[in-house]
This record gives sequence, C-alpha cells and structure tokens, in this order.
Amino acid sequence: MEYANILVEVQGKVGLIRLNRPKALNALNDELMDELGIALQKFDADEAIGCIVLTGSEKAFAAGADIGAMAGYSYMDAYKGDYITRNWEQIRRIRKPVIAAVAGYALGGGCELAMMCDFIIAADSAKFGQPEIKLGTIPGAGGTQRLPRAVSKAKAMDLCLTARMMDAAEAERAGLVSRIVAADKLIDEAIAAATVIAGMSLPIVMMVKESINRAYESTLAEGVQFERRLFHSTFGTEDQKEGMRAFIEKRPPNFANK
Ligand code: CO8
Repeated sequence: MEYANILVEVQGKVGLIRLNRPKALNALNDELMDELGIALQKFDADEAIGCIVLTGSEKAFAAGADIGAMAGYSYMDAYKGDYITRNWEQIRRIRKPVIAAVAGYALGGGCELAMMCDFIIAADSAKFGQPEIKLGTIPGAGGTQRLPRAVSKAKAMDLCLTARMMDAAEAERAGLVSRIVAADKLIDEAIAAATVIAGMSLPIVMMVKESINRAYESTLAEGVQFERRLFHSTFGTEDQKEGMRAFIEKRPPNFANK
C-alpha cells in the first residue's frame, strides 16, 4: 500500500515506521493516524515481524496533533465525529512490542503517541512536553494519565501546567525514556534493541507485554496472579522447552514461536 504521511520498511524481523510530514514537523492529523493504524496492524499480523519501531525525523518525532486541522472544530464536530481522537487507540491494540525512537520534538499528541508505545529510546536531542495549555486546551490522548504514571504527579503537573519542555536527560531521570543514545545512532540503536526482542519467542514476548501492561490496570495482587497464570502457561509452549534445554546444553536457543 502507498502511504502519503508515513514511510514503512522492514529491516530483518523489525518493522520500521517513520512519521513523514516534514513540513509540519510530523503534526498528527487523521490521515496520518489512519495510515499509522493500518501499518501497525499489518506488521502485527505479519509472521515475519517480531518487533516494531516507530520514529519521526531528526527534528521532530511529532510536534503534536495538527493544530490547523482542529482549530475550527465545534464541540459537536469533535464529539460526534470523534475527530482527532477516533484512531489514536489503534496502537494500544497492537500485541507485538512497539518501540518509540524519539529525536527532536515530542510535544502534545507527539509525546502522548510516544507514551502509547511500549518504551521510548530517546536521542540526546529529544524534547518532551505537553504544551496544550498554551493553546487553550488540554492533552487529549492520555497526557494527563500516562505522564503521571511515568514520571510522577509533580513532574506531570509541572509539564502540563507550565507547558515547558523536558530534555532527554531529564526525561531519562524521570523514567519516561528507557535509554538515551546519540542522535545519529538513534535508528541503529532502536533497530538493534528491536532485533534482540525479535530474536526471542514471539508468544513469550507478547505475554511479557501483556503482563507489564496489566500492572497499569489492576491491583498488585491481581497483577501478580495474572503474571503467575501466564508464567504457568509458558510451560505449555515448545519455546520454554527449547529455551531451557538450550541453556542446559550451553547453546543459543532456536525458538519455533510455538
Ligand atoms: N500542528 C500543525 N502544524 C505544526 C505543528 C502542529 N502541532 N507544529 C508545528 N507545525 C508547523 C508550523 O506551523 C510550521 O509550518 P509553516 O512552516 O507552514 O509555518 C512548521 O510546522 C514548522 O514549525 P515552526 O516554524 O513553528 O518551527 P520552530 O522550529 O520554530 O518551532 C515548535 C518548533 C516549538 C515545535 C513549534 O512548531 C511548536 O510550538 N509547535 C506546536 C507544538 C504544540 O503546541 N503541540 C501541541 C498541539 S495540540 C495537541 O497535540 C493535542 C493532542 C490531542 C490529541 C487528541 C487525540 C486523541
């Protein structure tokens, strides 16, 4: 399929999606989000893909939802048409891991999109923020919900109320990003991390993702119980047999993804 707002390629077992509206710093409009949803779904369904990387340009992961597209909306436009918001949840339905590789601006909806991914690798040039308050609106894709879970209430309040940007070092200290890499190595490092993941057993990878995400939706006791049941279920897979046998035989595992 031809996309107008994203670029899609495959590197080994990794699906790479680049947001590609350079003139608007990858501002996120419905067309882009529709294409992103389709590309993510295709990689999720593709047995040759084990992990997905989502990135932007050197200057911007994404500078937010498209302000020009939504500036004139009435309440009824936004509510009835579900414009802007209708296709943002697609990424949460993806069962394979999605890594956000962020360089430059990740603002507003761009920061929210990065936070919807499973983890964020940041270039040293990355800047995160929720500046919606300056536009007379508030974050609408989880900024007030995922940010406090990721970085604490204090920092989330600070960012959302002052609209200031947080650089990569602060974002790593705060726990928003898992690692920082040199900007010119961002894609290589993200692909390398994704390739490591894609070399694991896919069903077990999916269980890890499901179980960690459950931590956000349950009490600790429920989450631990959920994890225990998934742990037990791994003993019904061929890959657990292969993984443990390979360890005992002092060789790398060769997972069958079963
Ligand atoms: N929307 C539309 N166009 C944008 C956006 C945007 N968010 N950001 C930048 N652009 C455009 C600019 O208008 C400009 O276009 P043009 O050249 O035609 O004038 C081009 O990109 C380059 O931008 P600048 O000239 O401003 O570049 P600078 O390097 O001077 O500044 C900044 C870069 C600081 C990133 C600046 O562009 C900026 O502040 N952008 C807006 C950031 C922002 O406010 N983001 C939040 C948007 S609201 C939002 O995201 C709500 C999310 C709700 C999601 C709900 C879905 C479920």
